[in-house]
Amino acid sequence: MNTETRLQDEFPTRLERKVEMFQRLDPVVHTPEERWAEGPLSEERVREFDEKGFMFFESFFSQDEMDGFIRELKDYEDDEDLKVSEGTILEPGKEEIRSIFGIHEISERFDRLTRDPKLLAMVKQLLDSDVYIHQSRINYKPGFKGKGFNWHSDFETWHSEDGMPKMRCLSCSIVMTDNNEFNGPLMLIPGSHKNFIPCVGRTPENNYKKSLKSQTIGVPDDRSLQQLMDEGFIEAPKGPAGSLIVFECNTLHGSNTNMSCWPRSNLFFVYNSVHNTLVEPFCGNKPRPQFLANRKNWEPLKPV
Ligand code: 6CS
Ligand code: FE
Repeated sequence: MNTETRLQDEFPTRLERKVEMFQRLDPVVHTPEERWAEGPLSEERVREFDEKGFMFFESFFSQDEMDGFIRELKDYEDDEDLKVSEGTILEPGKEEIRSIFGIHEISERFDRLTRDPKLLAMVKQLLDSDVYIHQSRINYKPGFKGKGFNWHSDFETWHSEDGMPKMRCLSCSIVMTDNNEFNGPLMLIPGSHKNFIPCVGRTPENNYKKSLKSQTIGVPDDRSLQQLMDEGFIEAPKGPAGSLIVFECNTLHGSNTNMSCWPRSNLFFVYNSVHNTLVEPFCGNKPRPQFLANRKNWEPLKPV
């Protein structure tokens, strides 16, 4: 008999019938509370992240720190080879770029940014461990053409389709072009990270080929969303290029279509604890490609 033991699936989802949401099983902040004041984040900031599931820093990086990144971003938009690579997702109409995945594996500059000492120290304080990059991407959301992203928990996808065992992972979203109220800023539901919402619907093979354009599988039901929105409302942090949104892997988020003329381009680095490395996908499908879920390099990141 095959003695291979499958990790028990603590977060069953992509089910045939609805199962009620339940309280998360893992801490939000993995550092014990008695050590929350050790820094670099203040105890207040750590508590805010624990409570809300995200936090916002206006101008975390200065404008001149951002200039080089923004220039490189523009170069990618005009790179025809990049447009046809598997890790690049186009908007409907196949002209504008929606996302470029694996950006830290394409660009030395962005790779160094994943190891920025300020970012890394803060992430390690929250996850209380060494970390590696699970996924990186740029979401361009171009003016007039940038479509939105349905409400979802990233962890629900990364657990089900990438085999991420527990909630010991977070995203740093670095604002590359000013995020204002009109160009589809990231919206998050405060407190939503405290519940796991099992979703209905089996995961098709190669689901990512569709989900990265428009996610329909792994999207929470309206009744659960209504309950969490009534409890926590919605926040849409806004700010200039260089601002930073840090959000927990299970915090519900989404964004609207960009109807303005200004792009809303955000960079996302997903930091996973080295104690939370991927196992077989819990949905039972074959693992997703490397540009979506890093299975090759789980070395602890060292600051530049
Ligand atoms: O499938 C994923 O990994 C991606 N999907 C969404 C909607 N957010 C996280 C991630 O970029
Ligand atoms: Fe997401």
